Amino acid sequence: MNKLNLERLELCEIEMPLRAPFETSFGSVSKRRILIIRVIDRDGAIGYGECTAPEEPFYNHETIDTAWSIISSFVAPLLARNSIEAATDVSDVLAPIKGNRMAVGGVEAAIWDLEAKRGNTSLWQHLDGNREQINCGVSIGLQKTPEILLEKVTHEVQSGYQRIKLKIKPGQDIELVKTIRSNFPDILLSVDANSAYRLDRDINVFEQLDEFGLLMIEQPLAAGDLVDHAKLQKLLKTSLCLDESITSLREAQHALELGSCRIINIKLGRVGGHSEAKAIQGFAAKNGVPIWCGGMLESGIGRAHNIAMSTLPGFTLPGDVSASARYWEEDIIEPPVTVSSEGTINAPKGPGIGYAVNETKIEELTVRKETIRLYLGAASSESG
Ligand code: OSB
Ligand code: MG
Repeated sequence: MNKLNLERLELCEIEMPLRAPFETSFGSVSKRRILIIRVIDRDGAIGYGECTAPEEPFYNHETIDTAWSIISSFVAPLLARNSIEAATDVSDVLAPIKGNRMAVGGVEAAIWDLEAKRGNTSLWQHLDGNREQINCGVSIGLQKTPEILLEKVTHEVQSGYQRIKLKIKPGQDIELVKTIRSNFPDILLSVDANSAYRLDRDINVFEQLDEFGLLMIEQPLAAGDLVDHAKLQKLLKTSLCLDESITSLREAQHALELGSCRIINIKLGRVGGHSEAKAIQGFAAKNGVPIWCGGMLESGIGRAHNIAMSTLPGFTLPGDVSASARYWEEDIIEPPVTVSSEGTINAPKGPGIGYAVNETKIEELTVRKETIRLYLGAASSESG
């Protein structure tokens, strides 16, 4: 494939109100601030990425503002100083940056899209995906009452989604799961705690959750607690799944070696982009560990990247990759992502991410922009 010739990087913050607030153990969000990344080459081709860092540092340490700063001050200069010939070069060139995986990952993903477009191939095929249809589940936030939650679950089950995930937190757990399970004895059901529990305090909650035939319990304990997760996994029949804890292949290897989980949630941003996601996917496949694609309430651009990643071998469990219309009145891609009545999404056929980006819509939603040159000596920056 012909070499990349990056010319500039554009950062663009858009504001998108969610159709309904999304509440987790760490807080609630009703209006997303989303960082869209364009990487443009000297032929004028554009690659799109989305930085999944949220508004507040409550999921992990990153926010849209820290990511913006890291990209502008460190990612762009490193890209400008090192010649990037292929998308696979990017994670090595950016490796000196510690942590800040979401900042790195958004840019890395944009370069993969650009490279796929230059090769006139779909991103999912460029990544070596081998599945034309991906399996989809939904993640349902905390609700005011178990009855409202039941209504939401009923709606999503009727829509065809293959797996329902409930958000839980201390005080809102057993009752919720009991209500849903007694109404839907057979569905694939899981819970996600976003690290809200402690092994020393909450063991009896897990013993009760263990009796509901859950597919998995996602990230019950703190992100750094691989050892406590291993202790907890030994006590349970139900598989633990790690989300926040897995920031790299190394963490995934350690988690499996310690027995901290039996399932891994891969999020493109959290692990720093497609190369690291592929490395974890390859490792999981070799070891027979089920993986699935997590979500961060992405706009269509991040969603399209998630779809591409989910076509890789081993993404057998339904992901948190659901229809645009669950989140947005109007998405920024065309067509919007839709899910079949069997709970599947077809991988798009067009080049790159495979969806057209609605630039007019993005322009309308934009609240902040910055352009950074990646070519012609040192990186220079203009704000606007
Ligand atoms: O833990 O998976 C999570 C949303 C924001 C932050 C963290 C998580 C989530 C979700 C929603 O569960 C996934 C989605 O629908 O995009
Ligand atoms: Mg999670």
